[in-house]
Amino acid sequence: MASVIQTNEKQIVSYNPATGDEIGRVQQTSDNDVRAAVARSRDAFHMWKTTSFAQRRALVMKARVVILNELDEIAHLISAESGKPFGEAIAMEIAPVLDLMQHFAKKAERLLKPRRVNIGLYATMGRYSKIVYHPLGVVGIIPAWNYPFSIPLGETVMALMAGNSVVIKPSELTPVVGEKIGDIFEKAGAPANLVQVITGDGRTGAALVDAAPDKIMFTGSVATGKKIAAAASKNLTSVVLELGGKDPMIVFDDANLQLAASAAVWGAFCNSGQSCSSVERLYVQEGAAKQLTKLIVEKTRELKQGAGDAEDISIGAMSSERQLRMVEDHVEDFRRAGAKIEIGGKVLSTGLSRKPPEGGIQNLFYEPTVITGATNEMRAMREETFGPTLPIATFKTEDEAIRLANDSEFGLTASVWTRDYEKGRRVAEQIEAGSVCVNEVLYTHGIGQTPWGGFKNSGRGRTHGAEGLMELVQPQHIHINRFAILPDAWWLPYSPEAVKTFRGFATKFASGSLLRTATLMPQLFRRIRELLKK
Ligand code: TXE
Repeated sequence: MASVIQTNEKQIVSYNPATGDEIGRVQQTSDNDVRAAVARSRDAFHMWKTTSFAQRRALVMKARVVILNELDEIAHLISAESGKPFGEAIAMEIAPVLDLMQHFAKKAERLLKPRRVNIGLYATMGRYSKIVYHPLGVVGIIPAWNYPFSIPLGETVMALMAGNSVVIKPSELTPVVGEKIGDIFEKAGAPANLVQVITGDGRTGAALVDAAPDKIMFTGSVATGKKIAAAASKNLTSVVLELGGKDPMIVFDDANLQLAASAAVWGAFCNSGQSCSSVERLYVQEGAAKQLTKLIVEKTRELKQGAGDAEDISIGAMSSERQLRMVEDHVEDFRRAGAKIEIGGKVLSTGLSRKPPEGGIQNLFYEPTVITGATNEMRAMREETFGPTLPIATFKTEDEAIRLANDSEFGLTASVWTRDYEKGRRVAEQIEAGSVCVNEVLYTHGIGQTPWGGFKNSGRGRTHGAEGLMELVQPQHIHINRFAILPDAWWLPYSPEAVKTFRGFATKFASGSLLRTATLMPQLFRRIRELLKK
């Protein structure tokens, strides 16, 4: 990979993918050190789980202050190590995670409050049930490089608010941003070993899974997700998997086409298309295809591309040579299959000088590329591209649009564009994806209050929202009998009287009807009397 070079077995050097400048060096953590980190984390957990929500909130809010004090410095680091524009690092990583932090700092206590459960007719027997939520223990976080700050930090905050300790293994492409997260918690005064960052490549990630944390939160490819799920099963470690996407955008001919075109350009090209929820396929109704394509091409032409630290840059470098090669391969596939490249379709040729790491290519800027005449039969319409490409296909009817959108192994997000909200809602509910927007695109990962996760091969489990918080706790059912003076009718020994009562339970009590259950009372008393005599 070009933006990271392993100088030896023990060290990783991180480079700026736009300039080739070295960002920093981190160690390749050994398996023994990973195990030791997890053991230290477990000790930290035993202390942290006894803290109050107020104490946890105080730590998270202090970490927010550290981030706000260093906002520009952090944004420049994210931009330098991942290639994304500086402004985008603030808009799409720092701002959303600051919002997530305040939300869970303030709301986790209420979301995890013990709650009574309606136990139906059992309550008439003087019992009640409540659920209390316990933390899990050590949470291992293995993120990808595309949102190297907001994804692991958001998951860390949620895990801490639930009472867990955390070990983060950042991507080998963005290890310095990963270390920054550890630094933020240190500056915020976090107890020792509560948040640890262990750097390294996939081997370090595998060692973390093997060290049997109590939960793995993974973001990355389907292939690695499967490996992690298999390895985690050895210890019955549960995993949340945030995997790939091939997210469709459906534009009906009654949509606001100006808005839809701008949304498509942002949804496909922000972060150089390296978002799991990027628009990877656009389906437009035939009547609007010409106009929408024209608008998209015009808007694409206006985008300025270059090193991400300048404020007027919209499209930065891709994060790695491997990712750029994948885009080249997919664009070539579109060409070969007869689709038309309307704009872009190649590595940017002008003005950008990068000192390529040994063996690396000259530049990692791929032009934002709009393609028409795409069909679902083309390979590049089926595999995740993860790059700045926007292939456009057409449809005739609502049913056809839904069928084309669902014709994928993935199901992370989707968007539907129409002025008819009823149609938008109807179509949205038929799309097989974890989040579907009507007249919006891509950004809902930024709403930490809402669940995030995929259908089909896009993942398992949820991050964010109340559902995501529930992934980080184990519910305990407490059942109390406040009328503990009589035996239960179903206790031993059994007898013909007992069997008669059980039949009554099946036919009356289990109906859920108080009236029908009342007719069981004489039989119930006979059975209880029988038990009391024994
Ligand atoms: O992901 P990997 P990569 C897709 C995208 C991209 C492809 C590969 O299509 O081209 O995945 O990206 C760690 N046990 N997405 O190579 O390999 C690894 O060190 C434990 C989509 O970055 O899945 C890194 O920290 N950990 C996705 C993390 O897993 C292991 C975002 C992700 O690496 C491991 C990123 C192992 N055996 C890529 N092997 C999205 N949709 O958001 C590797 N890792």
